Amino acid sequence: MIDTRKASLGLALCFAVPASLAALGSGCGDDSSTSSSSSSSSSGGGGPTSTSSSSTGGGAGGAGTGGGGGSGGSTSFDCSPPTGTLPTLALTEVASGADGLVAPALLTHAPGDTSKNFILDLSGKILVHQGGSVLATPFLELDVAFNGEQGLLGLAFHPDYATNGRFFVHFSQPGSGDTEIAEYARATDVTANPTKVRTILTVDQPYPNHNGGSIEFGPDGMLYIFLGDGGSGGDPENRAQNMNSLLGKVLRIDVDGTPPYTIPAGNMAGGAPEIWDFGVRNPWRSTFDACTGDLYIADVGQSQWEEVNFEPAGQGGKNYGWRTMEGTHCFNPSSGCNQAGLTLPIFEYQHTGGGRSITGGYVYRGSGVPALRGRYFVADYITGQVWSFVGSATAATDVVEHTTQLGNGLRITSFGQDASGEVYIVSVSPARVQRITAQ
Ligand SMILES: [Ca+2]
Repeated sequence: MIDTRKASLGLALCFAVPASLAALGSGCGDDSSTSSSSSSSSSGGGGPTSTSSSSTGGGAGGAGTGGGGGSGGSTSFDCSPPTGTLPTLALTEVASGADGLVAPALLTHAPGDTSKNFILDLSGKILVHQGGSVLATPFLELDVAFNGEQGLLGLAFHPDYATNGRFFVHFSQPGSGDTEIAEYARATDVTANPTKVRTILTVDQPYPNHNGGSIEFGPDGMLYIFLGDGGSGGDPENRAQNMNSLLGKVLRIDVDGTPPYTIPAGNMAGGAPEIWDFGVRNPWRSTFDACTGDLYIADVGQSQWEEVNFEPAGQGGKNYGWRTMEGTHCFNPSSGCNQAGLTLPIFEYQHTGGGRSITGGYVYRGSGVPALRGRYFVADYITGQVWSFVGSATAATDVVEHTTQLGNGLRITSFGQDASGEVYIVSVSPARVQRITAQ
């Protein structure tokens, strides 16, 4: 029953938005190959597992000075505790389709550079937002597979980008759709050299969907690569639990050693040496708290549950459970699964509430809305629901839903964060990038 409902919903979505945008998660790609969903037809419920309260935000706890995760250089993140009560939030548009956006999927920054932002477009472009407008000339244009969940998926600037000009992209290779991580170099302040410096890593993709996306430098200066399970539905070859496959993993490599990369100390043993964590399904958007270095992995669910995992700074070696579990629930087998050694999410919501594809965001570290500091933002692509909460290794607390103020009607592909710690919502159909502000 639910399969029929989902299939028709997915089909509608595929026609409602450009085909290349429709299925970042489970919107179009998965369901035809999914036979394991239960036949639950209930409606309602399905909210976050953590209860909501509306206090001022619990503080990030122990956030020290800035300059942590993802940003090796000096920054202007505000790592002080939150102050005041949450105001009514609003969105301020900073870019749209009129600026050349086709399918924006990230806004990010070079470490320490508060003068400009970079907007990643799934179609293969990286645009520069500077001085209140999008520059007409793209920073870089790449030839990528741009279809369904394939495209230009991730962008990360080297911690020393200000001096070395190195940056990295994650894209689906034209033709094959296989995963490639590649290095490029700055040409001028607002343009890149179109000639690739080198290919860092390629991974064969057995199916078009579940390519993951985010690449991020951690507080340790290593490059973290978030890869999905290879696709289809239900991880039919059980790749996420296979330590000899790079799919369904968080990888961690050192791009400062002998090219193309070296293996840093501290990765998992007993399999592919790049593996930092395993057991993820499609960690499309995953980010480090810029102040604490804690890692938030938002993992798109299969049939029932969308989830956020919390990894304390520096603690790898986790098994996040897929395909044994979906969220905090057994998936394969559907009951009585062995949960020993698994790290379960701190936040989840059920598809019966309407949401079906989680879009991870950032921990707010700005100064524009002081009450938001330390709160992690997350959304659902299908419904436009937006939440924020304070994360820890054990729970998501003080969950607040912001949908009516921030998300209604938006197809949220991603969030973004600038070098001041402000957080943006990135959406498609129509293409827009908007900053979260106080009304
Ligand atoms: Ca999981």
